[in-house]
Amino acid sequence: MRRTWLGILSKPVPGELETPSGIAAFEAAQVCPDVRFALREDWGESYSLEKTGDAYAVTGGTTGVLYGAYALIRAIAAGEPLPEGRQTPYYPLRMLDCWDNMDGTIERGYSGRSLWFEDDEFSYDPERIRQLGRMLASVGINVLCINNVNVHQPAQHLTDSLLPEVKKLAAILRPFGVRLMLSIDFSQPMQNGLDTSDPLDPRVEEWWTEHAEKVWQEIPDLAGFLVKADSEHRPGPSVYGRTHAQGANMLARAVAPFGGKIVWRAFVYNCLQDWRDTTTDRPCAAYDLYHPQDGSFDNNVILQIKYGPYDFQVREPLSPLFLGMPRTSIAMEMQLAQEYTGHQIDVYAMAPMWRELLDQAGKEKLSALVAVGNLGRDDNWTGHPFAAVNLFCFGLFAWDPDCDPETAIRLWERLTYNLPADQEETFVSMLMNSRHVYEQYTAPLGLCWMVRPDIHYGPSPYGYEFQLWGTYNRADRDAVGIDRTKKGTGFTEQYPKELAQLYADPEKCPDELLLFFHRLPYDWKMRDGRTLIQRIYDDHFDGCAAAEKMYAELKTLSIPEPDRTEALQRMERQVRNAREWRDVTNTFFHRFSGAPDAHGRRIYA
Ligand code: GCV
Repeated sequence: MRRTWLGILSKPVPGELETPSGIAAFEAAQVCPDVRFALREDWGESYSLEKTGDAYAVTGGTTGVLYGAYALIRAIAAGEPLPEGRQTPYYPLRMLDCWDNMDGTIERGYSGRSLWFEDDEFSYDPERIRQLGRMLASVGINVLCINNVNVHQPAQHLTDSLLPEVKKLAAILRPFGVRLMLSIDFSQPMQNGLDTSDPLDPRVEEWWTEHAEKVWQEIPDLAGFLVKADSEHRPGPSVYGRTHAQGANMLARAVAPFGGKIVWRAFVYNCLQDWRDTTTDRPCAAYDLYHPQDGSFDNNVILQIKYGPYDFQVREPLSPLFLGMPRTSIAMEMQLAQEYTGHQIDVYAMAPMWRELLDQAGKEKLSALVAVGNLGRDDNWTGHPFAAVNLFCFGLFAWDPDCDPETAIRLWERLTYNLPADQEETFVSMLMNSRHVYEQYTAPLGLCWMVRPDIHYGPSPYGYEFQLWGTYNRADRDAVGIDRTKKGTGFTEQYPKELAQLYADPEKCPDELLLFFHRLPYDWKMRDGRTLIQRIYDDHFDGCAAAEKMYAELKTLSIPEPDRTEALQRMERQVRNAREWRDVTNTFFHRFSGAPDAHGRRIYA
């Protein structure tokens, strides 16, 4: 198995180490012979580090000592100063949400098969799971939801007969401070003897209470249940005319005695829309549904909201729900799995995007940070060797939402490759810029969804245009985009006044979101003097040229093997794909607009 960013640790963590402090001592000793530990149980996840001469001291709570040990190892390996003072994670819940199915597949997985499921059973190498625990703990991720939010068949309900297996997996990860969470199916009671799953039916609540008792008896530190309800054909409370708060609170009461949480996803919209209907606008859906329910969720419910109002697109405005649920515990959901961002073929480092989103949301409005995982059984864990940067940075952001993206990316590079200084600059700036490059050749100006339906990779500007998913660009010969102002679908009105005004004015709306909020003619004059159509052409040409430059630069870097070869092979595909994106999209808009490129570059007729 390959090294990770913890390559400095050459010995695997032995199975017999069953406490965070035991693991902390073992790991630290691999890097430095003189480390003393002081356990302060009341410190929980916090730690502090000190250096006296050549000796180090780690003070920390039960899991804090382990986090302290990994922080020390990171600092020594990267040649960086120790963090000063007591370090405490900002969010108590820092979760990786895995879309693993029990048959071993992973929904939107691009790194091979599931690390723990195969053939409808738990199936894993305990040594690898310990490696996973080490990776997660080393960046402070403390909850792992192991099964897909789309809980497809009763076989995946992880009920009674499977609980002993969940228990075993939990036991391997526990010493790393990682607790499990389970996705549940809202209709489970009906599939297990009852004739209803109505949250207000006392029999249903009783069913969940008994079920929770059984689950927590086996796994007493289970973090809770994750629920996708009333979304994309998943059952939910609306079937019974009940609200989401009623559904979530019923479950919350069942898990409360065990300290469990209900993480309730807010990814709910009408997925059976009619493209002829211009009044229904998918980005409006979540706010319309949840904003009126603000303040009605129980204390142990967390509403998990995707960062944008659509679905993990390369560029979306922040979901207005982050600014409209002040009386509800909310989590922001990121997606490390590169569903719409390059399938772990294209390089796409996400930290700069998270910085923007967290700054807009305001870290204090959130109670947790969650990310859909990008892990799988591939030897290098993440398919593309550079995709590991996203898992690493996610942990750092969830611990400290003020995290600086460049510092985090550089740290990952130092721990993983430790390139010579000039190469490090090239590589770090390549990663820092990678999102912008991908955005330019795929979907600039806030144009979303121009991807091949279902697989969500590769250019298809009209692929979703006549579908039922509510994802349209409405390009014609005169204009492109959707008017989402008051005169149009009214989506801008979901934002606080200042932002609503900014987004509603095409003269002021940030360029990168212009076509998200507006329908504009191709000869629209951009602030930089270019026409809209010229900007569309230029971005696609520039993005593609930037991908070609990245490829040339990557060839000059002494990334160790096998990562170098793997990365080059993938980037060769990225460049080919970028050319395809450029040519298909530019041709598409050229055919509609008839506008020539001002620089006479080749656009196919
Ligand atoms: C787990 C998108 C994806 C689905 C995913 C869903 C979700 O629609 O394409 O694969 O399902 O989001 O987040 O629930």
